[in-house]
Amino acid sequence: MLTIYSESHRLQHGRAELIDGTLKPCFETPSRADMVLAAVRERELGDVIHPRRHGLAPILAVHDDGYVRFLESAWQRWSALGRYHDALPKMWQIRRLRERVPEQVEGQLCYYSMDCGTPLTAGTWPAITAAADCALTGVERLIGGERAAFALTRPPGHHAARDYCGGYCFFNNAAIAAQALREHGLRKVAVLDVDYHHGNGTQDIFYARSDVLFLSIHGDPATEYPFFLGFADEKGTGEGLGYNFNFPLPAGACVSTWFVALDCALEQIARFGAEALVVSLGVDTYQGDPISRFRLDSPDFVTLGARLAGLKLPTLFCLEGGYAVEPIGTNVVNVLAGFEARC
Ligand code: OKP
Ligand code: ZN
Repeated sequence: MLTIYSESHRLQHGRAELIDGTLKPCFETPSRADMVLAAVRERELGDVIHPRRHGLAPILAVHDDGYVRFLESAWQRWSALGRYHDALPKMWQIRRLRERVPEQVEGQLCYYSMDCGTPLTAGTWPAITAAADCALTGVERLIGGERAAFALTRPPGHHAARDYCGGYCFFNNAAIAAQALREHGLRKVAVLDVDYHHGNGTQDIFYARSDVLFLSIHGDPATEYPFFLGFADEKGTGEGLGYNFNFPLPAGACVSTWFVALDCALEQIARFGAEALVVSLGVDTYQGDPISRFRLDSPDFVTLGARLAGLKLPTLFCLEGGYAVEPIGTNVVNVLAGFEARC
């Protein structure tokens, strides 16, 4: 399988996030992508290519114009205030506050953020545009006839909604790819999110649409991040009613429960008649993940890949979470090798 990778991911290197009331080093680190790339090479998954630049049009097809302009200019405007540490919001436009876009960067950071765990840094913009380009280059390869491709996207994307960042995510790489597949003429695209955390951003982007089916298997938001979206009764709205499926599972759920949910999701994708599949591939479902509570072990990821291959669809994998850094490469490549029936 082809991998699309850019060194620019390294430019996103947040210093700290708030955990249990104290600042801890970020879990979402450049070393994650290093480990995945090393495993891709070691297991000889296939060629590794650089992304081609696609500009802002395919990003603006799923993200709000003001939000994209904010991300593009934020670091320059932040550092012009004499601030050289990572930019983090310190309040939110919560219930009954005015919904207006502030003029200054500090207020905009609050307006366009979902949490305080998503540091905006000097290198965020080049890193997130390169990640989107990896996903878009993968799309081009699928359109060119490739069966599958792996976009080694970092930072991840699935928490990024039309107009906010959060959960380490800024641009929703998987959503950008799904939209690009639509614009290349595929009529029905499915996005399956297997990360431990609900893909609230992807759900937000496609919630009112029937041409992109969204499905997510994740820790129950009753107790897990992102807490305010991802419940089973969220089924879509308007035209999109019936085209959104959430499979929340209790934290600590066993592997067989997880695969039952996967089978339900795969059945829906087949029923929908998808012409292509985008997988939001988080491996934080791993039993040793430091911030998640499912129990998949490394060989289970081979099984996951094999089941996905059973759909027989052109498939783009976009990397999302996975914070057990040492085994992340093995776990990701297990999915991809399982898909290619190489295990
Ligand atoms: C991203 B992905 C806030 C920290 C909250 C956020 C988890 C984001 C997971 N200070 N943790 O879905 O793997
Ligand atoms: Zn996650």
